[in-house]
Amino acid sequence: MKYLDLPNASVESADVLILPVPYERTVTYQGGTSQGPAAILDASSQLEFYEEEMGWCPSRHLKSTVLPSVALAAATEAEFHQQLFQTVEKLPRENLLIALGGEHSITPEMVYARMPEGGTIVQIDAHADLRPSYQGSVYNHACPMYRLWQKGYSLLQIGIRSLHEREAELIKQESRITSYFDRLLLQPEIWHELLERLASLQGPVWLTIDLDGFDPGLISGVGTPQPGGLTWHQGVTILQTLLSNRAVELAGMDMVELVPEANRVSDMLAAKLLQKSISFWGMARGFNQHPETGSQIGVVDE
Ligand SMILES: [Mn+2]
Repeated sequence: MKYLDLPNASVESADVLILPVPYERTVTYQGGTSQGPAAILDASSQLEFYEEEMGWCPSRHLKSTVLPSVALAAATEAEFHQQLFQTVEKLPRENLLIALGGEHSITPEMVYARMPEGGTIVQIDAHADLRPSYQGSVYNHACPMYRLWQKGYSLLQIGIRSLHEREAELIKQESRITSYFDRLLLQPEIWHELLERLASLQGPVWLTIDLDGFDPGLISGVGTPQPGGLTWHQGVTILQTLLSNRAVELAGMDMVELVPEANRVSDMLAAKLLQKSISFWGMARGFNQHPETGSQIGVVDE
C-alpha cells in the first residue's frame, strides 16, 4: 500500500511511518473497520500534494513509508495485542508514527511501546471508552481509555457524547481525566479553554482520533455513529493547535474506526485529516526548510 500513491521510503530514512492495523474483532455494531487502512490510503491518491492551509507540499520535504499491515494471525485477543506491541516497539522512535485502524482497541499497546515513560493521551471520540471491560473482554473497543488511565496516563477527551453512568462518575472523580463534552464546545469560552489547553500541553503526547468524534453528517462511515460531533473546521483547528505546539513530543497518533462506504466521502475525510496532521506536525518542526527529497514526487503533469 502507498500514501499519496508515492513510492515508500526505507523505514530507516522515513520521517513519517504509516502503520496499517486492520484489526476488527470486538466490533459491536457496524462491521467493516478492517477495510479502513486500505480505504484511507486509496483515497490519499486523490489528494493534492499541496496542503493549502500551511501553503507547502509536505511530501516534497518529508519521506514517508507505509509499513506492512499488522496481520491478524494471532489466536487470541491478548496474543494479537502482544504482537502489536512487539511490532511497534521495534520501529525507530525519532519519526512520526501514524497508525490507521481498525477498531479503537489497538491504541493502548502502541502507546505502551512508544510512550513508556507516561504522558498525555489526546482523544477525539464520541464515546468515553472508559469501560473496565465489555462483553467479557478488557480488549473490547469500549475499553482502551480505561486501560491507559489505569496505567497512569492522563486523558484529554474531546467530543464525548455517549457514555455509561460509571464512565461519567470516573470522569468526575479523576483528576487525570478531562473531558470536553461535545455540545459544551459550542460555548465560546469552553472552546477557547480547550484550545489554550492544547497550545500549552508539554511533554510526551499520543493523539488518538476515533473518527466517530466527528459529525456523522460529515463522516457516516464509522463503526458506531453518534449524532452531534465535531465539525470539520473544529477538528482541523484542534489538530493544528496541538500539532503546531513544539513543546509537545508527539510519540505517535492513530486514526481508527473508519468503515469505508461506497461514496468515498468518509474515506476522503480521513485521508485529508492524515495529510493535514503531517503538514501541521512537519511545518512546526521545520521540515519546510529541509531540502526537497529529490524523488519524482509530484512532478507528473505539472
Ligand atoms: Mn473510541
